[in-house]
Amino acid sequence: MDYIKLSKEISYALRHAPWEYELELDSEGFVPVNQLIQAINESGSYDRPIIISDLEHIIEFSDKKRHEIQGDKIRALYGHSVPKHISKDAVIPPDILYHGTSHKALNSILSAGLKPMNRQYVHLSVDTDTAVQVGKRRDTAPVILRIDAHKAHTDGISFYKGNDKVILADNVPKQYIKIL
Ligand code: HQG
Repeated sequence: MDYIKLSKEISYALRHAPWEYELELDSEGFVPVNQLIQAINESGSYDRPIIISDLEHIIEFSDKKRHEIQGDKIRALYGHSVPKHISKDAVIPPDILYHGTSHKALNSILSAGLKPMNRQYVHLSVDTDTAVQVGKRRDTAPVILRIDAHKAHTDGISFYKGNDKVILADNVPKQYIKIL
């Protein structure tokens, strides 16, 4: 079983294009696990039909915790671009958060703040190692930004739980952002 391919397909279905799988996300992004499995198996893209333990394997052993099963439902924990708003649980953020990005995006971020761009939320990292990993997707030597999340939260900016390493926000105005 190609678990990386399967994990990417699940992220695609649950973050970006559930309608291609005849799935409808609920307000928290969940779909029934059996519907997801059935839809993926109809495409026949794997060397055998997938079963629920394949999804459990991905959740347990992936480099990042991208998905979550609760009861008979599964969802992506972050990354959504679907038009329907996915609500996330509000959290009090750690005092400092980080964001890894490209040199190319830097000027725009420093003047306009961090925006969700093509996703529903801005994605922030709880530590610099995670921010570097995120930033390396876009720049071999990414810029790491330090976010004064405590001040932002005190001033009324909302933060939400993604997973243990990822915190989400609607936007981060520029006054809370410094280059590390
Ligand atoms: C940038 C991956 C110009 C932002 C990762 C980023 C993450 C701006 C890009 C998750 C901007 C958006 C999300 C502004 C933000 N002007 N550029 N005002 N504001 N940007 O992919 O945070 O492996 O949507 O810096 O690990 O890179 O898929 O966000 O470079 O957790 O599970 O616009 O996706 O997780 O890019 O990554 P993205 P991201 P997975």
